[in-house]
Amino acid sequence: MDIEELTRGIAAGERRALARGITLVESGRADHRARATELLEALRPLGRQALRIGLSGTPGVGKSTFIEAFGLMLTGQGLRVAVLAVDPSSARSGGSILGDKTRMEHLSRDPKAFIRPSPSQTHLGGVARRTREVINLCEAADFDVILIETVGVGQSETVVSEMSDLFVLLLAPAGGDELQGVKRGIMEMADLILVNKADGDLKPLAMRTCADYAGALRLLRKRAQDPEGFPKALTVSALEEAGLEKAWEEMQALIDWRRENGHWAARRADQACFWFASEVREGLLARLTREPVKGAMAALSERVGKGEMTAAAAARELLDGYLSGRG
Ligand SMILES: Nc1nc2c(ncn2[C@@H]2O[C@H](COP(=O)(O)OP(=O)(O)OP(=O)(O)O)[C@@H](O)[C@H]2O)c(=O)[nH]1
Ligand SMILES: [Mg+2]
Repeated sequence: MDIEELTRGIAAGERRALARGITLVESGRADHRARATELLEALRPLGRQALRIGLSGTPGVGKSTFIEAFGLMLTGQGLRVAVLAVDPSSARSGGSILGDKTRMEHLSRDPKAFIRPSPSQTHLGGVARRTREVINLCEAADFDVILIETVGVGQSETVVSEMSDLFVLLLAPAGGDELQGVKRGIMEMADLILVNKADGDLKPLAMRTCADYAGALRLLRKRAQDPEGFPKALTVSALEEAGLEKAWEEMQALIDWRRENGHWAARRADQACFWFASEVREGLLARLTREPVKGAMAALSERVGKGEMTAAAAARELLDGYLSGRG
C-alpha cells in the first residue's frame, strides 16, 4: 500500500481510499502501525476539521434510530456525515451490528454518509486509539459531521467525550426513581440531553422527564465553556423525526458560541495533550509485556519474592536499566 497514493485518495474524499486507510490504522501489525502514523502525519497539514458529536445512551434508548434520522437530515442539508462507534466488544452482542444495519438502512446507502461499525477489540484503550485515528481520517476526507456512538456502559462515555466537540446524552422517558439512574459524572459531561421517544402514549412522560432533567442540569456547577442556558434538555422522537432540527440548531448555537469564545480550540488542544499522555502511558505499559523488559521484570520479581531485594530497589533497577534512555 503506497502511502502517498492513499494520502491523495483520502484527501480527495474517495471512499475506497478512506476504507483502506481505516483498515491500516486498525491493524495491529508493527509495520502497519508505522505506516498508519505516516499516513496520519501526511494528512494533518490539510487542517480539515469536522464537528465531532459524541452520542451516548443505554441499550434500546434509540441511538441507531436517532442516528439514522438525524444523519439523513444532515445529508439532506448537503452535509457529509460519518458514523463511528466506540464499544468495548463485551458490551455488544453479535446481533446488534446486524440490527444497526437494518436500523440505519437508508443512511448506510446514502452516498453522503459513511458508517463504520465498532471494531472487534476488547480493550477500550485500543478502540479509543483506533476511533481517534479514524476521526482524523474522516476529517481529512472532508466529512462535515462525525457522530461517535457509544452504548452507556462503564468508561466508554468518558472516552467518547474526550474525543468529541459536543457530547449528547440520549435518554428514554422515565419515572422519578429512574432519573437517579444517570450518574452525576455522565450528567456533567453532557452538553445536550435529548429525551427520545416523545411520541404517542409516551409523549407526556417524555416531557415530564425532560423538565426533570432540565431542573437537574440547572443544579450542576456552571461550566466556563457554556453560554447562558446550556447544557440544555430537549425532547425528540427519532421514530417520528420530530425535534431533530431544533436539536441541530441548539448544537450549532453552542458550537458557534464556543468557537467565538476560544473554547472550541482550547478543548481540542486539551484533548490532543490528553491523548498524547495516554499514548505514552500505553506505550510504556506495552513495553513491560515485551522482551527484554518482560524477562528482566520476571527475574527481578523472583528476587523480590525471595526477599533478596526490596520492591522499591527492584523497581528502580528496572526503570533505570530498561525504561530510561534507549533501554
Ligand atoms: N416510540 C419510539 N420508539 C423508538 C424511538 N426511537 C427508537 N425507538 C424504538 O426503540 C427500540 C430500540 O431502538 P434502537 O435505535 O435500536 O436503540 P439503540 O439505542 O440503538 O439500541 P442498542 O443498539 O441495542 O444499544 C426500537 O424498537 C426502536 O424502534 C422513538 O423515537 N419513539
Ligand atoms: Mg443501536
